[in-house]
Formats: sequence, C-alpha cells, structure tokens
Amino acid sequence: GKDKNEPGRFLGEGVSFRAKLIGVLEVPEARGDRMCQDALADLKMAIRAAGEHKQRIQVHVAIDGLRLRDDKTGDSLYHHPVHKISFIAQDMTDSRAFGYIFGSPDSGHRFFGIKTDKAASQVVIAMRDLFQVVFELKKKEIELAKQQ
Ligand code: I3P
Repeated sequence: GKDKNEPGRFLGEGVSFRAKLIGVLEVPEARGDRMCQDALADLKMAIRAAGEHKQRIQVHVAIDGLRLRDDKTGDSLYHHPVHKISFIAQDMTDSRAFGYIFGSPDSGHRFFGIKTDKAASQVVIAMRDLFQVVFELKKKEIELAKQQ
C-alpha cells in the first residue's frame, strides 16, 4: 500500500469516508476531551429528540483541509482548513462516532459531531496522517525559503 505520509494520498479530493452529520455546536474552548464527549452526547440527544434522520455526508480528508459534502447532491457543506482544526476526539462510548473543533479565537470555536459508516478511528487516523503531511510540507517550505 501507499506510505501513510505520502502527500499524493491527500491530493485533490483526498481520502473519502461515508458518514452522517450528527450536528454542530458552539463550544467555549479550542480543545478539551471532556468538552467534546459532552458535545457529542448533547448533539446525539438533540437529534434523537427531534426525531430526524442525520444528514448523509462524505468526509474528504485532503491537503487543503477537511471537506464535508452532502452525500446525495455532492454539495459542499463545510470546508475546514487544517490550521484551524484545534482538536479531534473519538467518542468514548461509540466506536462509530467522533468530532473535531474548528475555529479561531476571533470567530469562536465550533464542534462538528460525525457518525461514520465504518470505524471512526479510520477517519481520525487519516486526519492525524494529514496533519503530519502538512507539517512536513511547511517545514520543507521554510527550509527552502532560508536557502534563498
Ligand atoms: C436507526 C438506527 C441506525 C441509525 C439511524 C437510526 O434507527 O439507530 O443505527 O444509524 O440513524 O434511524 P432504527 O433502528 O429505529 O431504524 P447510525 O447508526 O448511522 O446512526 P439516522 O436515522 O440518523 O440515519
């Protein structure tokens, strides 16, 4: 298989996963596992109380960030550049759920809760691999700039 830190893996649409959007919630902090576990529980309770189906989405993990698309229409719902994703949490009570925090001190922080078709760890690992690839690219850019 391809090396996990091979940048080509994340070019274009990147690595794609089928999932559902549990919901989006404003959170007070950029990071914190307890806060994320609570946010996931709250979002799950809210969607259950509403009696609605979760929206089917595709999660694309790519060099330019995370993109969430509506599964039916392909419409882009959200685009989240890597440098503004501050935290990822796997649901401790559900192997098919995870979430992440996106934002900045200026715009505030929002938690995105996602239910995956397969193990959520697959998406979480792909995101961590992507962060590593982006970090290495940045490092190379800085080294090249120094040489000039
Ligand atoms: C469904 C069941 C599925 C769930 C689905 C529920 O309820 O809990 O596991 O999909 O959520 O509607 P039921 O068994 O009563 O049909 P996920 O596991 O993917 O959450 P959804 O309606 O939001 O798709």
